[in-house]
Amino acid sequence: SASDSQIFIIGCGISGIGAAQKLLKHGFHNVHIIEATARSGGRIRTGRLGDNIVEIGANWIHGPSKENPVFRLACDYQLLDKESMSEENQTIDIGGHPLFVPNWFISAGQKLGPETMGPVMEFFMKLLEKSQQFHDGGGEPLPSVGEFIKAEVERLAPEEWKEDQANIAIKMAMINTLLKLECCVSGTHTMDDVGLGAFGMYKTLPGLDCTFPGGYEGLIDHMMMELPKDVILYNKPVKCIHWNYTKNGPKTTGTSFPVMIECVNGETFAADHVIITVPLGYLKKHQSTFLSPPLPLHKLHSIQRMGFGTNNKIFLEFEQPFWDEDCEVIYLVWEDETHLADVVSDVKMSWIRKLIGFNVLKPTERYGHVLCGWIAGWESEYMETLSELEVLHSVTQLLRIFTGNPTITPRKLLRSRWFHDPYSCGSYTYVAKGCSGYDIDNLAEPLPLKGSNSKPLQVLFAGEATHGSFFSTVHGALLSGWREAERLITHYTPASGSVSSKL
Ligand code: 6YU
Repeated sequence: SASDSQIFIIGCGISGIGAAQKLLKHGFHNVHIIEATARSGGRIRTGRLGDNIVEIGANWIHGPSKENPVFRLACDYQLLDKESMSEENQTIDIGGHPLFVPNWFISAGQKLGPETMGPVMEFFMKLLEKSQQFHDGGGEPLPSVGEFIKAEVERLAPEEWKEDQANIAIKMAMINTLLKLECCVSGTHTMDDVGLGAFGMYKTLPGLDCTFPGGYEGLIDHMMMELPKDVILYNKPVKCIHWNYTKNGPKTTGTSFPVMIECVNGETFAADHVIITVPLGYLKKHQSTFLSPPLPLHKLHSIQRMGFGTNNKIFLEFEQPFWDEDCEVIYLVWEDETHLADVVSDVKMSWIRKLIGFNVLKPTERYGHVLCGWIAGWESEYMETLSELEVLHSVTQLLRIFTGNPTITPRKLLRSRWFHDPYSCGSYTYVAKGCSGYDIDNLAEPLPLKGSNSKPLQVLFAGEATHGSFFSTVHGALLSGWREAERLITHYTPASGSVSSKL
């Protein structure tokens, strides 16, 4: 019967946990999650810097309002502070770009006044909005967001800034910082890789982004408490998923399971259905070996074409702040970067130039003086190969240049290394140049393909990369897990409504 079918979920991130929860609630009782590491949460990961809680992975609930399932869960579990849950907070709609109070530092070692940066910010935000308006297909003037923004700056800046000729160079340099910041937001090496036509596919929800005072992992802990302990099998990296197994694989007498899961340690599990939730970066890296028979070509091509880049954080703790008391975000502007280019020319020598700035962790009473720096792209991947001391040395030099204070020294440092994490292989998904919604549909399409006469729904696909409008987010991941659980539930639910087997 339906409830007896063997279901395995690969990956214990939020999409896998969400799928398991839904299936168990619906009466499926042979549900297991196979996780490569010793922990659950995947890219939701809370760490420590001294006494402080810091987020190594996901940071915010993007768009915390009723429509956001992560917000609803966080409210149910009482993990948010009052302000984040207030009606007012839920209705603020900033279109995905929170307006933090900024401090701008330039490489001459000074802070810039608000009169220069305000208008530049506004100008850039308008261009970003414009970049999001080509998603209905056709008519986009250029292939990528980066190329579009650069062309628009060149076209419009002379008119926009004609009153203030003296500051044009610094304004261009500020735009360059904002372009690098967008690389962090999209999780890409360069905005020249982010497709213009599809940029508007990403949907924002209302609500002012909020954090978890006790750490994002608290959400995972609460979800895990609702799952029976024996559901999760830790420390079992899956090597290969053999599907259409009884037909094509070596026959094992007495089994009628269509799928066989082979772990790196040699263990195997027989299944009726497998939900794969591993990150897109992992699928890209292991595309030719993770499934047997291999993925159908159109699915494989979409996996190859879709973007999956690196965005890392560098946390720093200071004795004393060098920023204003009300400052929430610090931007660094290199005065010599007046030609728009969001990549550095020599990664080894100048990788630190890709670090665009810092969020100030608030409230100060809780954190002390802690900054979270952002760095994306190949420069970020190179940073991961350096020792913590080398990174500290470079960051200290950088801060001395920008503050003009030759003795400033961070007290502690902690950085993430998402690219070299063997089970993430990067940070999150973006829709690359040349991709469209069809590629995400292809990623999410179950195997075997429709029209095949082998057993249906052997392999299903969830995870943030498979959500058409909320890719790269926690809520997108959770919804994708629920979606695949629903697919199985519907499959076993005949039109009359009572649950029985179709097999
Ligand atoms: C969001 C946010 N956020 C920052 C960073 C990262 C991500 N996201 P999982 O990977 O979780 O699970 C898969 C599991 O599979 C995992 O446990 C593996 O171990 C396992 N696995 C893999 N291979 C296996 C195998 N072979 N066998 C068995 N198991 C295997 N999302 O909503 N808010 O703030 C951020 C952010 C650094 C890395 C994020 C954010 C993305 C989410 O984390 C992600 O989508 C989901 O957790 C994915 O869940 P899943 O289940 O799909 O996969 C100056 C300044 C200015 C201010 N702004 C700065 C700009 C920065 C903008 N960035 C925003 C994003 C951030 C911060």
